[in-house]
Amino acid sequence: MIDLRSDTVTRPTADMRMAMANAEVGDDVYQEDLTVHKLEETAAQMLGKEAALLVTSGTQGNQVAVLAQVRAGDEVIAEADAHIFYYEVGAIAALAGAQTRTIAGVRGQMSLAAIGAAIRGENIHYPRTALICLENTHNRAGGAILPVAYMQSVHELAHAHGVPVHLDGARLFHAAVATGTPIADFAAAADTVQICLSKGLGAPIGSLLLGTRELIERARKWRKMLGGGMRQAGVIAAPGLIALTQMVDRLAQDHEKARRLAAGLAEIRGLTLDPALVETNIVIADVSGLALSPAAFLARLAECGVLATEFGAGTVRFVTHFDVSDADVDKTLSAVQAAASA
Ligand code: TLP
Repeated sequence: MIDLRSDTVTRPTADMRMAMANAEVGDDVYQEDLTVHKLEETAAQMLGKEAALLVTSGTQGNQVAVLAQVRAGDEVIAEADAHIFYYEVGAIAALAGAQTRTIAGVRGQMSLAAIGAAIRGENIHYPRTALICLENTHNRAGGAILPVAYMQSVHELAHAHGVPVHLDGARLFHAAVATGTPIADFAAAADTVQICLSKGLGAPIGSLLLGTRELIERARKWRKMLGGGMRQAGVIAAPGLIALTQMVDRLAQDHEKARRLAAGLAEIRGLTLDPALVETNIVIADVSGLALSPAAFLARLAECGVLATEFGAGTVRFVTHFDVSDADVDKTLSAVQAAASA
C-alpha cells in the first residue's frame, strides 16, 4: 500500500529505533531525564526560544499553550479552518472554558483588518481577547505557508493590544525548508510555538511547546494535569533528536514529490486543483467532477493500492513523506487514473 493519508504514518528509521534502545533515561516528572533535556534544549536553541517542553502530541502542545494563557470566559481568535479549532475535539471550550472567534482566511491567512476588528476593547459585556492562533504550514489550506512578514504583522498588531500569539507549527519545518528561511524567524513572530516531531520528520511520538521559561513552567503543570507527565521519556526524546538534527533538510524532497503529484493529478479528468498552489507536502484535490462520491473514489483507490483521505466537501487529501518514493508517485498517478475512470 502507498499510504498518502498523512505524513504521520511514517515509521521510525533504523537509527531512531537504535537511539530508542540506547537512550539514557530518567524520570522526567522529576526532570531527571537527560535525553529529554537535550531534546528540549536543542529545540529551544533551533527556534530561538528560552525553553521547550516535550508533550505527547500536537494537540496536547496546542491545548497546553491555550491553558497556560487563557482563562474561562476568555476569547481565542483562530482561522476558521485551523486545526486547533477544527480538529481538536472542542478542547478550547471543554478544557479552557473559552470561546473561539473564528475568521475565515485566504490560504490560511486571516486579514489584519479582520483580526484588528475581532480584538475586543474594554466593555462590560465583552470577553477578554486572550490569544491569537496562527498555523504554519496551514493544513486545511493545503500546506500553505504563512510568510514571516505576515506573521510579524499579526504579532505587532496583537502586541499593540497586549494579546499573545500562539503558532501551531506542526509543520513549521516544512515552511522553513520550502522558503529557505531560518525556523527561528518564524518562531520570533509568536510567543508560543508548537512543533511536531511525528509529522514528516519521522519520529514515532511527540511534539514540543516552546516559549519563555516562565510560560513553559506553567505549561508543565497543565501537561501534568492532562496526564502528559511522562517518566522515562528519553525513549521518545531520542528519536525526536534525530528528527530535529537529521530529518529536516530532506523535507525538500517531499515538497518536490508533492509538486509532481499535483501536476499529474491536475491532468486527470474529474479532478480539479491548481498545482501552482502546492507549496509543501500537502495536495488537496477537488473530486466533485467525478461520477462517484469522494468515499467511493477513495475505496476504489485503495483497491488500486493507494490510501488518501476525504478532506471536506468534495475534496481528498494526499500527503507526501519519506516512506513514499518517486516511483510511488508514478504508481499513485496510475492508480488515481484507474480509480477515476473505473
Ligand atoms: N493533523 C492530522 C489530523 O489531525 C488532521 C493530519 O493528519 O494532518 N496541528 C496541525 C496543523 C496538524 O495537522 C495536526 C495533526 C495537529 C496539530 C495535531 O497533532 P497530533 O495528531 O499529534 O495531536
